[in-house]
Amino acid sequence: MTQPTHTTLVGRSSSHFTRVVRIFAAELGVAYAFQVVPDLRSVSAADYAGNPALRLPILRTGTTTWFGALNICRELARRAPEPRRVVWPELLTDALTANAQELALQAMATEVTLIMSQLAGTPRDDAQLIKLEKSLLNMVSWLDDNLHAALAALPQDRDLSYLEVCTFCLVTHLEFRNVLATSGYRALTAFCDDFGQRASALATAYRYDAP
Ligand SMILES: N[C@@H](CCC(=O)N[C@@H](CS)C(=O)NCC(=O)O)C(=O)O
Repeated sequence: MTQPTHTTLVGRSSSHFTRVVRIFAAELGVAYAFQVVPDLRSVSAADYAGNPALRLPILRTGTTTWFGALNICRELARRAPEPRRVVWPELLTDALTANAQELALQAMATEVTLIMSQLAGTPRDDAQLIKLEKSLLNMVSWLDDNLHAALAALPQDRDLSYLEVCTFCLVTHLEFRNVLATSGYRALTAFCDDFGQRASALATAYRYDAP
Protein backbone atom coordinates (compact mmCIF):
# COMPACT_ATOMS: atom_id res chain seq x y z
CA MET A 1 0.00 0.00 0.00
CA THR A 2 1.05 3.60 -0.54
CA GLN A 3 1.51 5.69 2.60
CA PRO A 4 -0.12 9.09 2.02
CA THR A 5 -0.06 10.08 5.67
CA HIS A 6 -2.01 13.26 4.90
CA THR A 7 -5.06 11.20 3.89
CA THR A 8 -7.46 11.02 6.83
CA LEU A 9 -10.84 9.34 6.90
CA VAL A 10 -13.20 10.83 9.47
CA GLY A 11 -15.96 8.43 10.45
CA ARG A 12 -16.98 5.69 12.82
CA SER A 13 -16.17 1.97 12.82
CA SER A 14 -19.86 1.27 13.50
CA SER A 15 -21.08 3.28 10.46
CA HIS A 16 -22.15 1.55 7.24
CA PHE A 17 -21.30 4.53 5.02
CA THR A 18 -17.83 4.60 6.63
CA ARG A 19 -17.43 0.88 5.99
CA VAL A 20 -18.23 1.38 2.30
CA VAL A 21 -15.24 3.73 2.11
CA ARG A 22 -12.97 1.44 4.12
CA ILE A 23 -13.77 -1.50 1.86
CA PHE A 24 -13.00 0.62 -1.20
CA ALA A 25 -9.72 1.82 0.36
CA ALA A 26 -8.68 -1.76 1.11
CA GLU A 27 -9.67 -3.02 -2.36
CA LEU A 28 -7.89 -0.12 -4.04
CA GLY A 29 -4.77 -0.34 -1.89
CA VAL A 30 -4.98 3.20 -0.52
CA ALA A 31 -3.75 3.78 3.05
CA TYR A 32 -5.30 6.37 5.35
CA ALA A 33 -5.36 7.54 8.92
CA PHE A 34 -8.66 7.12 10.76
CA GLN A 35 -10.25 9.77 12.96
CA VAL A 36 -13.35 8.95 14.98
CA VAL A 37 -16.35 11.28 15.28
CA PRO A 38 -17.10 10.73 18.96
CA ASP A 39 -20.75 11.73 19.17
CA LEU A 40 -23.31 11.69 16.34
CA ARG A 41 -25.55 14.00 18.37
CA SER A 42 -23.07 16.87 17.95
CA VAL A 43 -24.46 19.81 15.98
CA SER A 44 -21.04 21.38 15.39
CA ALA A 45 -19.76 21.00 11.82
CA ALA A 46 -16.21 21.08 13.25
CA ASP A 47 -16.88 17.62 14.72
CA TYR A 48 -17.61 16.35 11.19
CA ALA A 49 -14.43 17.73 9.61
CA GLY A 50 -16.40 20.77 8.47
CA ASN A 51 -19.20 18.85 6.72
CA PRO A 52 -22.19 21.23 6.91
CA ALA A 53 -24.55 18.26 6.63
CA LEU A 54 -23.26 17.05 10.05
CA ARG A 55 -22.71 13.61 8.58
CA LEU A 56 -19.89 11.18 8.10
CA PRO A 57 -17.75 9.89 6.45
CA ILE A 58 -15.46 12.73 5.37
CA LEU A 59 -12.03 12.43 3.75
CA ARG A 60 -9.25 14.96 4.24
CA THR A 61 -6.54 14.95 1.60
CA GLY A 62 -4.07 17.68 2.48
CA THR A 63 -6.05 20.90 2.35
CA THR A 64 -8.98 19.36 0.46
CA THR A 65 -12.06 17.87 2.10
CA TRP A 66 -14.46 15.37 0.49
CA PHE A 67 -17.99 14.91 1.86
CA GLY A 68 -19.93 11.63 1.48
CA ALA A 69 -19.09 8.01 0.73
CA LEU A 70 -19.43 8.07 -3.06
CA ASN A 71 -17.29 11.21 -3.48
CA ILE A 72 -14.67 9.68 -1.21
CA CYS A 73 -14.63 6.34 -3.01
CA ARG A 74 -14.11 8.15 -6.32
CA GLU A 75 -11.21 10.13 -4.85
CA LEU A 76 -9.68 6.91 -3.49
CA ALA A 77 -9.99 5.36 -6.97
CA ARG A 78 -8.12 8.35 -8.43
CA ARG A 79 -5.41 7.81 -5.81
CA ALA A 80 -5.14 4.03 -6.25
CA PRO A 81 -1.62 2.86 -7.12
CA GLU A 82 -3.08 0.50 -9.76
CA PRO A 83 -6.26 1.16 -11.74
CA ARG A 84 -9.20 -1.05 -10.74
CA ARG A 85 -12.34 -1.87 -12.75
CA VAL A 86 -15.03 -0.27 -10.61
CA VAL A 87 -18.72 -0.25 -11.58
CA TRP A 88 -19.98 3.15 -10.40
CA PRO A 89 -23.70 3.98 -10.03
CA GLU A 90 -23.84 6.00 -13.28
CA LEU A 91 -22.74 2.92 -15.26
CA LEU A 92 -25.95 1.12 -14.23
CA THR A 93 -28.11 2.01 -17.22
CA ASP A 94 -30.76 -0.74 -17.00
CA ALA A 95 -33.70 -0.41 -14.61
CA LEU A 96 -32.90 -3.53 -12.59
CA THR A 97 -29.36 -2.62 -11.54
CA ALA A 98 -30.13 1.10 -11.27
CA ASN A 99 -33.12 0.40 -9.01
CA ALA A 100 -31.06 -2.00 -6.90
CA GLN A 101 -28.46 0.74 -6.37
CA GLU A 102 -31.15 3.29 -5.51
CA LEU A 103 -32.82 0.97 -2.98
CA ALA A 104 -29.58 -0.13 -1.35
CA LEU A 105 -28.65 3.52 -0.76
CA GLN A 106 -32.16 4.52 0.31
CA ALA A 107 -32.30 1.60 2.74
CA MET A 108 -28.97 2.73 4.23
CA ALA A 109 -30.32 6.26 4.63
CA THR A 110 -33.60 5.02 6.11
CA GLU A 111 -31.71 2.89 8.59
CA VAL A 112 -29.73 5.98 9.66
CA THR A 113 -32.98 7.87 10.29
CA LEU A 114 -34.42 4.97 12.30
CA ILE A 115 -31.31 4.70 14.47
CA MET A 116 -31.11 8.46 15.02
CA SER A 117 -34.84 8.54 15.92
CA GLN A 118 -34.27 5.79 18.45
CA LEU A 119 -31.35 7.77 19.88
CA ALA A 120 -33.58 10.85 20.12
CA GLY A 121 -36.26 8.85 21.96
CA THR A 122 -38.98 9.13 19.30
CA PRO A 123 -41.94 6.98 20.45
CA ARG A 124 -42.18 3.57 18.70
CA ASP A 125 -45.77 4.28 17.60
CA ASP A 126 -44.83 7.51 15.81
CA ALA A 127 -46.61 7.39 12.42
CA GLN A 128 -43.56 8.51 10.42
CA LEU A 129 -41.37 5.94 12.18
CA ILE A 130 -43.88 3.19 11.36
CA LYS A 131 -43.84 4.25 7.71
CA LEU A 132 -40.02 4.21 7.65
CA GLU A 133 -39.94 0.71 9.15
CA LYS A 134 -42.39 -0.51 6.52
CA SER A 135 -40.37 1.19 3.79
CA LEU A 136 -37.17 -0.48 5.02
CA LEU A 137 -38.85 -3.90 5.06
CA ASN A 138 -40.15 -3.35 1.52
CA MET A 139 -36.73 -2.32 0.24
CA VAL A 140 -34.89 -5.23 1.85
CA SER A 141 -37.49 -7.68 0.44
CA TRP A 142 -37.11 -6.15 -3.02
CA LEU A 143 -33.33 -6.43 -2.82
CA ASP A 144 -33.62 -10.05 -1.69
CA ASP A 145 -35.87 -10.83 -4.67
CA ASN A 146 -33.76 -9.00 -7.24
CA LEU A 147 -30.12 -8.99 -6.13
CA HIS A 148 -29.19 -12.23 -7.86
CA ALA A 149 -30.39 -10.99 -11.26
CA ALA A 150 -28.92 -7.54 -10.70
CA LEU A 151 -25.47 -8.95 -9.94
CA ALA A 152 -25.67 -11.21 -12.99
CA ALA A 153 -26.30 -8.10 -15.10
CA LEU A 154 -23.15 -6.31 -13.88
CA PRO A 155 -20.00 -6.43 -16.03
CA GLN A 156 -18.38 -9.76 -15.20
CA ASP A 157 -14.83 -8.42 -15.52
CA ARG A 158 -15.25 -5.96 -12.65
CA ASP A 159 -13.02 -5.81 -9.60
CA LEU A 160 -15.67 -4.08 -7.51
CA SER A 161 -19.03 -2.32 -7.75
CA TYR A 162 -20.56 0.35 -5.56
CA LEU A 163 -23.77 -1.71 -5.57
CA GLU A 164 -22.12 -4.78 -4.04
CA VAL A 165 -20.24 -2.83 -1.39
CA CYS A 166 -23.34 -0.84 -0.37
CA THR A 167 -25.50 -3.97 -0.25
CA PHE A 168 -22.96 -5.81 1.88
CA CYS A 169 -22.55 -2.89 4.28
CA LEU A 170 -26.34 -2.42 4.52
CA VAL A 171 -27.27 -6.03 5.25
CA THR A 172 -24.48 -6.65 7.75
CA HIS A 173 -25.29 -3.35 9.47
CA LEU A 174 -28.98 -4.24 9.88
CA GLU A 175 -27.81 -7.25 11.89
CA PHE A 176 -25.04 -5.39 13.76
CA ARG A 177 -27.45 -2.68 14.96
CA ASN A 178 -30.32 -5.14 15.56
CA VAL A 179 -32.52 -3.10 13.24
CA LEU A 180 -33.69 -6.14 11.28
CA ALA A 181 -32.96 -9.87 11.45
CA THR A 182 -31.68 -10.74 7.98
CA SER A 183 -31.19 -14.53 8.09
CA GLY A 184 -34.58 -15.11 6.43
CA TYR A 185 -33.46 -13.14 3.37
CA ARG A 186 -31.76 -16.02 1.64
CA ALA A 187 -30.29 -14.25 -1.38
CA LEU A 188 -28.91 -11.38 0.68
CA THR A 189 -27.45 -13.76 3.25
CA ALA A 190 -25.78 -15.89 0.56
CA PHE A 191 -24.36 -12.78 -1.07
CA CYS A 192 -22.99 -11.48 2.25
CA ASP A 193 -21.47 -14.86 3.12
CA ASP A 194 -19.64 -14.79 -0.19
CA PHE A 195 -18.62 -11.11 -0.25
CA GLY A 196 -17.69 -11.32 3.44
CA GLN A 197 -14.77 -13.64 2.55
CA ARG A 198 -12.92 -10.77 0.91
CA ALA A 199 -9.94 -9.48 2.87
CA SER A 200 -11.43 -5.97 2.61
CA ALA A 201 -14.62 -7.13 4.34
CA LEU A 202 -12.82 -9.18 6.99
CA ALA A 203 -10.59 -6.22 7.85
CA THR A 204 -13.49 -3.79 8.35
CA ALA A 205 -15.90 -5.61 10.67
CA TYR A 206 -18.28 -3.28 12.50
CA ARG A 207 -17.39 -2.35 16.04
CA TYR A 208 -18.07 0.50 18.41
CA ASP A 209 -15.16 2.92 18.74
CA ALA A 210 -13.97 3.67 22.26
CA PRO A 211 -15.69 6.80 23.61
N1 LIG B 1 -24.95 10.84 1.84
C1 LIG B 1 -24.05 10.51 2.92
C2 LIG B 1 -24.84 9.91 4.08
C3 LIG B 1 -23.96 9.69 5.29
C4 LIG B 1 -24.72 9.36 6.57
O1 LIG B 1 -25.95 9.42 6.64
N2 LIG B 1 -23.95 8.94 7.57
C5 LIG B 1 -24.50 8.65 8.88
C6 LIG B 1 -23.64 7.64 9.61
S1 LIG B 1 -23.61 6.06 8.79
C7 LIG B 1 -24.52 9.93 9.71
O2 LIG B 1 -23.66 10.77 9.56
N3 LIG B 1 -25.52 10.07 10.58
C8 LIG B 1 -25.63 11.21 11.44
C9 LIG B 1 -27.03 11.75 11.48
O3 LIG B 1 -27.92 11.18 10.82
O4 LIG B 1 -27.23 12.74 12.18
C10 LIG B 1 -22.98 9.54 2.40
O5 LIG B 1 -23.19 8.91 1.33
O6 LIG B 1 -21.89 9.43 2.99
